[in-house]
Amino acid sequence: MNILSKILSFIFVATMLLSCDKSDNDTVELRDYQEQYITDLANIEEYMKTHYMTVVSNPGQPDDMDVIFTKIPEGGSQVSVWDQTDYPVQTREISVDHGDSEVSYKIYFLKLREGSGKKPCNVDNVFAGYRGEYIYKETTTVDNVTTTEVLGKQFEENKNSQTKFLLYGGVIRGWSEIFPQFRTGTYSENPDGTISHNDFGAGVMFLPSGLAYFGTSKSTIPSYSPLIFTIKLFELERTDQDGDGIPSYLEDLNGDGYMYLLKKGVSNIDNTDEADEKDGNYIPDFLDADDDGDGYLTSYEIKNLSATPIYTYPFDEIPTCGTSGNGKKRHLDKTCHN
Ligand SMILES: [Ca+2]
Ligand SMILES: [Ca+2]
Ligand SMILES: [Ca+2]
Ligand SMILES: [Ca+2]
Repeated sequence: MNILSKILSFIFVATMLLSCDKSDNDTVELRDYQEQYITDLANIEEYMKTHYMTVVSNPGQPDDMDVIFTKIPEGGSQVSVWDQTDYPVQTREISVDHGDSEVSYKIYFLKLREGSGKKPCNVDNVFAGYRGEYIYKETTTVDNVTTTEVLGKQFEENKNSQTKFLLYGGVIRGWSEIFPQFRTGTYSENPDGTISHNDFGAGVMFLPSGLAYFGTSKSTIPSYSPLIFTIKLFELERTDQDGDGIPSYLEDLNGDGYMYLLKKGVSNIDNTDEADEKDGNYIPDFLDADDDGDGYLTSYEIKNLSATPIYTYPFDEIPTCGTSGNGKKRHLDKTCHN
């Protein structure tokens, strides 16, 4: 078995923990997303300002570039996660439609190392390791003095580099947003059959509960917990959601690494044909089997019918419509088909 097929003979862990499941809480009224976000953000920031980080270097191992968070002791001189400059705190801002309300989220994340390989888009599959902690508040009273601390507690760790996750709907939203910020690494097989992983992307994300499990309690994670994930991106697998023969990441029209999902009444920047609106939804190309809406399937338009045998063009070689067209490849141009 070659290394790649060994890597790809993944263990598909039933991602109970990471899949969406709101069934346990059907009868309880959920809190307001916006209000909860404000609370979560305050707790995340307090955590970042009261803890310091220690990065563990362990080259070749799946736990390389691991990070440990520790509460800064009273009077301690350690530099907080918030103030340290070795791994600048970055933010990603997104707007999420929760049905009744739309919330503008700010996600803090750190790159311990970006990685040297390919970048997943937000609908690809990733092979990843992680450690998760939830953030909670603890109030203690000693001699009539009450103090409240924001602390973190680990709930799970997975060091197996062959665990696969579907960023498109198979994980919490925060993961789909932050994994595309990293790159994969390299791997090589050792004489003893083990695999060394090098230069893979490694980082940390701090997620408000609205981008995690929100009102659902999951195994040991209390409901409404902001979560911290330390992640490693070992490898990725491209996906083709609409099965048209073009991998989804090549249907990312504005090239930002993210496929925009359906949003009622709003046109979609990853959609070629504005006319393919359905019930107020604009279908982005990665979910559309006829991208230009000319009545000919993309899978047909990207075939070379004059060759023997007939084959599907590699993406870069898909022809345009020539002088009659708009200059785009013919599956994105209504003026020609095949
Ligand atoms: Ca496709
Ligand atoms: Ca895009
Ligand atoms: Ca078409
Ligand atoms: Ca066409």
